[in-house]
Amino acid sequence: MKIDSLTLREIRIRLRNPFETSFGKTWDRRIVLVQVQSDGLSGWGEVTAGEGPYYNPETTDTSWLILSKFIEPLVSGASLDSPRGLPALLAPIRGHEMAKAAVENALWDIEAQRQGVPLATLLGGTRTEIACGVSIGIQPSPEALNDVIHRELADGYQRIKIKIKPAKDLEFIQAVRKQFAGIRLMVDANSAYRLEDAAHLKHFDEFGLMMIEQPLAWDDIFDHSRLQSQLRTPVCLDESIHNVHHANAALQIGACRVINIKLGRVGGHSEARSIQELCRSRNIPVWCGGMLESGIGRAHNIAMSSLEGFVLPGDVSASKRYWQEDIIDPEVEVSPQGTIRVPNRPGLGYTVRVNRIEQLTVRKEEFRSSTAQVSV
Ligand code: OSB
Ligand code: MG
Repeated sequence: MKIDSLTLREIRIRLRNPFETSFGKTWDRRIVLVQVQSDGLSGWGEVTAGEGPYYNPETTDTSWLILSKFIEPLVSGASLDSPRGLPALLAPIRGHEMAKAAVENALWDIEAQRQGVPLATLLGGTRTEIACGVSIGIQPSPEALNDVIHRELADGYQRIKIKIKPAKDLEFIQAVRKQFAGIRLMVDANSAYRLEDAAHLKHFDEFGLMMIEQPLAWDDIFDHSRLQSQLRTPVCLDESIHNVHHANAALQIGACRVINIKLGRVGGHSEARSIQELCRSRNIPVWCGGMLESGIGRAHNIAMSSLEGFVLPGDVSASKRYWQEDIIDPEVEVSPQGTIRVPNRPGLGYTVRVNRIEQLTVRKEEFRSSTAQVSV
């Protein structure tokens, strides 16, 4: 595949409700979309960075800079046998996984279209539907949280994840368990605790949680192993795992018993699949995390979640939980059983609504390779 052009767009789109984590509140999303043209086909990827460097170091603006100044010159006009060749081409650029992932994932979309197969199939996915959970932001009170959970369960979601932070933890977990004794429940701390909090975190063991996600520092693996050895609740790593080497190190030292895979955080489909394979070979469950994606990132998440190793419900939920109107057609829908059907059309499996994207676009830059074939 030869890369003929790269188009960057930043869209602004407001979430239906503000989303609060231990690191801050998000309402107005600024999302960079990457469109790649290759051999007459067009593929789409989404940068899953946040607006500020609070989940990880990348942001909407750093991704734009890295894409336009450093990634574009490496990829424009390049010929690859497969999207799998992209990580090596981008290897001189350290980090910036989310910026890289958007380009790689767009190439996977193109390759699936070229072969006339669904992206999920091209990736090696076997599931025809995926299990869905929801991630619920920090709420003003335990009562408010229980009201939200009640609604999500009524919509069919198979597991509930609640965001926590110090002083917004035990009381909330206790209240949820009191009202919803048997549900599949987990918590996500987004690095809000320290190893010294181990005695406090041990209280969580009483509540039958599926896991506690990323309790300690965003760039730590070692302290998580010290914490895991003191907890019955499985630790799940999110922020700390950027590639298969990190995943291997974490498993070797017992830093976690579950891994959350996010396409952006690990640099795209190739690395995500490697982590999934490693975990499957070691009987470590993985699930697909979410980054408040638009339909494009969501479609990529659905395809990835069809891989066999994704044995737990992910944070991939219906478009309508996030947006008044999504940028893909049809929107992502969740069945009353809490599942999403993996599309069986070639490529991403959803139509990208370019007109709607153009309406939401606040900046756009198109790079054409100088050797691009212009079709007339
Ligand atoms: O840690 O999983 C996280 C959202 C933004 C940043 C980090 C995280 C999240 C979520 C939301 O939990 C998942 C979603 O609904 O997209
Ligand atoms: Mg998380």
